[in-house]
Amino acid sequence: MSKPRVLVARAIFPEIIAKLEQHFDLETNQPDEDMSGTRLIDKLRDKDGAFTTGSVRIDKTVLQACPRLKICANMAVGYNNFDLDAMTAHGVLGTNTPDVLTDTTADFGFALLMATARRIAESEHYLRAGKWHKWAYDMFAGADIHGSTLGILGMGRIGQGIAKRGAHGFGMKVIYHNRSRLDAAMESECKARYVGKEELLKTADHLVLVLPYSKESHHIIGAAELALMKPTATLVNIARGGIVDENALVQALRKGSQGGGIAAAGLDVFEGEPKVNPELLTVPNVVLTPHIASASVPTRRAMAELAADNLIAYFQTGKAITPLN
Ligand code: 8YV
Repeated sequence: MSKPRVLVARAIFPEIIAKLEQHFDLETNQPDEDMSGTRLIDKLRDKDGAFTTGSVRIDKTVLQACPRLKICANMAVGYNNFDLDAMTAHGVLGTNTPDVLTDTTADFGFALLMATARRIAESEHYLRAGKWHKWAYDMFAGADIHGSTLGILGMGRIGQGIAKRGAHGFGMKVIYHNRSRLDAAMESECKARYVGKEELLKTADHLVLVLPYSKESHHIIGAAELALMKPTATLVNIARGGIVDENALVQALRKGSQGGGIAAAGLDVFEGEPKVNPELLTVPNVVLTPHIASASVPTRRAMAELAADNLIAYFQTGKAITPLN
């Protein structure tokens, strides 16, 4: 019997490719190959399954052009690159990679928060530029982490991981807002108090965004929300770029803590990534990283393994391990 045909839309670990090759007739893209529009359709048209990442968009046009397609296994916990309703309508299963990246991503959220609040990136650039000649009492003086109020918008697994790190590791007071409230046991484990969105914005010294991206969360942080935040506040986004109105954020960062804006931001995700709004590059009080929150070697391997296992399980048994629809 012939093997199912699978497209690996982005280059991944060679050992995962080798594993997939045992089960599938595999086509693997090169790291720099464009995987959008007609290019993706050309590759996917004759495939039964796809190994995708967050930058590979599976929408109605792709689904209509690829009638053989049965499953798209995303190597990501987020799946806003999938039009899940359209996939369901076309009988295409979507899968993601929850749990395996929770701790690594929460670690990174915390690292980005600390780099931003304590101005680590900005001060490193200063040192490398040969500008450090003397001590100064206010040189790169930032905001404290310990004892401050940590606000979390989106309290799923990663949000809970960040809350635990903040409360147990740094003695932070944790407040959160989410579509649904955690049960009492989990609130107590995270030492987190549920508050309304306005209170969250007004009270947090540091606000971390960890909610999924959807029509509802598009620009959920815009000019009005930034205006509610403390002028000394730090904003960190490790969720999806579209959650924040980047133009409004640039304005708030330009104003800074003295001018009625906010003190600083740490961004791992961007509205038009991998293109970054050039205005952001001109603002000193923002730390910018290229969507690497889940990028530890063991975690990226575990994500790839789970996405591969979803494909294998589906074609062997008809059931995936972490299905979305
Ligand atoms: C991925 C992510 O690196 O899991 C997610 O939702 O954003 C990241 O871990 C990215 O989406 C590539 O698939």
